[in-house]
Amino acid sequence: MMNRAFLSVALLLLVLLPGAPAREDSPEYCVTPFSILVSNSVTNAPNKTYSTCVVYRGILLKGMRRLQKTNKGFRFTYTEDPTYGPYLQSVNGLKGNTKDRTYWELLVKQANETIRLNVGIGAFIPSENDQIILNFKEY
Ligand code: B12
Ligand SMILES: *[C@@H]1O[C@H](CO)[C@@H](O)[C@H](O)[C@H]1NC(C)=O
Ligand SMILES: *[C@@H]1O[C@H](CO)[C@@H](O)[C@H](O)[C@H]1NC(C)=O
Repeated sequence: MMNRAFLSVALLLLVLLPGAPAREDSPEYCVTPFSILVSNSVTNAPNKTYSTCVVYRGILLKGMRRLQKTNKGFRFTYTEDPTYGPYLQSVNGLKGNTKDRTYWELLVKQANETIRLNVGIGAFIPSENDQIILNFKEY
């Protein structure tokens, strides 16, 4: 009983304390490290790699937000599709568009194989040491 009451107060304090980091931003909760590689198969611009992490079974979008917050070299935007959720629109200032038929393709390299994701950034759950590939591409 005592313990539970104490925990509740402690939790409340954590929530109310000004400037307290959100749970998902605390490094001790960010337990799944993975990397993000940005490539461009249209211009063959040099690849860039970044490291980030998510909380237990956290979504890719959140890991990308965390990276954007901590690494000034990584930026992205997305739009909200009414059916499928977040659609990755631009990475580091480069935007996919229907006129040129370009988009940011999502891939994941796990161990020795590269797989094309069958869901978007709002639904994919990275595993430890995944390499997410954001590849600018024509369709
Ligand atoms: C054409 C198509 C695309 C085209 C759309 C280009 C265009 N402007 O037409 C391109 C090649 C860009 C594309 C990309 C992707 N797609 Co797609 N796509 C389709 C497809 C075959 C038809 C969609 C369509 O035209 N519908 C008819 C129009 C009238 O309806 P609409 O609502 O306006 O369609 C829009 C949305 O579907 C949106 N869209 C298309 N794909 C995706 C994916 C996500 C995650 C989101 C949020 C939106 C979205 O683009 C369409 C045009 O604006 C569907 C499968 C199907 N048969 O429905 C898959 C489908 C929607 N795509 C899918 C996926 C997974 C992707 C990718 C994540 C693949 C990847 N690994 O890179 C990427 C998106 C990456 C990102 N940047 O976020 C999945 C979504 C499943 C899910 N629950 O998330 C589907 C269902 C196919 C599948 N694998 O099962 N796609
Ligand atoms: C960039 O990364 C992609 C995906 O891993 C790879 O296929 C390509 O060869 C790389 N390009 C360069 C220039 O390193
Ligand atoms: C990947 O590695 C596994 C074992 O490490 C092996 O069984 C498999 O054949 C490999 N796949 C490819 C595409 O090389």
